[in-house]
Amino acid sequence: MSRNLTERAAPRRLARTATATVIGVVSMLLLSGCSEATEEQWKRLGLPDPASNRTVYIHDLWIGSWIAAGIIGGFTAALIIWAPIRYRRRSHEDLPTQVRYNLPIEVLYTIAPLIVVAVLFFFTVEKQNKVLESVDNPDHEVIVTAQQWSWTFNYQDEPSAGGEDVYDSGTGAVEPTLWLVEDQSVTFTLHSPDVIHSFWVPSFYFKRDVLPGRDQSFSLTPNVEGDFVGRCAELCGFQHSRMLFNVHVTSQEEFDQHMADLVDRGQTGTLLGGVNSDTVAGLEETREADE
Ligand SMILES: [Cu+2]
Repeated sequence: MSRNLTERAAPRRLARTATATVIGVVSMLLLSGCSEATEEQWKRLGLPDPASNRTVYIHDLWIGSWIAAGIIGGFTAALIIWAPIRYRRRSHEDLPTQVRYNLPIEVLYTIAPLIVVAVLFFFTVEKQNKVLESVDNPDHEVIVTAQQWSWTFNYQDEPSAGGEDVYDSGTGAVEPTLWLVEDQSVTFTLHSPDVIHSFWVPSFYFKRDVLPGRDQSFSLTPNVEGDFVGRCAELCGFQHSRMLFNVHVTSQEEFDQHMADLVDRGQTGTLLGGVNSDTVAGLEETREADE
């Protein structure tokens, strides 16, 4: 008698727990999804706030890929559910028709994925070419040095620095800031004196490896004023997690002032590492703290 009661209570308890979980998850989603920024991010399927003129291409590729994946995934899931229901065994005597060597279906298996890959490849190359299109006479040129374990941003021939090269530089302990001007094009040249790093500003929807012995370039125009985060996206070693930086997109006046300040502070010239890379910037403090 008592066992029967327990057996009957168990499914009810399970139903109650399931209901509470569903209510919990739904309210969490509703509560966390109420801000406008989050709503916008949902519409971009998780992409961060865009901040450059090249983001539109990656945005389109991202959304397009999800639509294609949704259609193919939905179709495949529907077939998976439909087939066993439609062709289920209806009685013990009944054996469903056994199918082998169905040539049209095997041709379809082979051709369909090829078409999917070819379409994705076409759009990827098309967008990639637009993202990597070079700019003939960029407003600014920055040589980005990625060194273990931080970044140096070398602004080349800046008029507001009296035509000199100036730099912003960080250490493992101090995050550097890359200064840019809104609506002015910039060409980055990526340089590494030590190991492979990767220059990544999520809001630019772009990252590129920084390879020792092979400098790479790309251009863009930041089109939103504000502060954005940057990271090293390549697991480059021991202090990789410290390779954070900021991007400050600002007005011409503020930028000019900053360039002049760099000259005043004596941060002139172009640092390409080499010598700098032998010093483990910022690490000494950790060692002292550990001892
Ligand atoms: Cu790195």
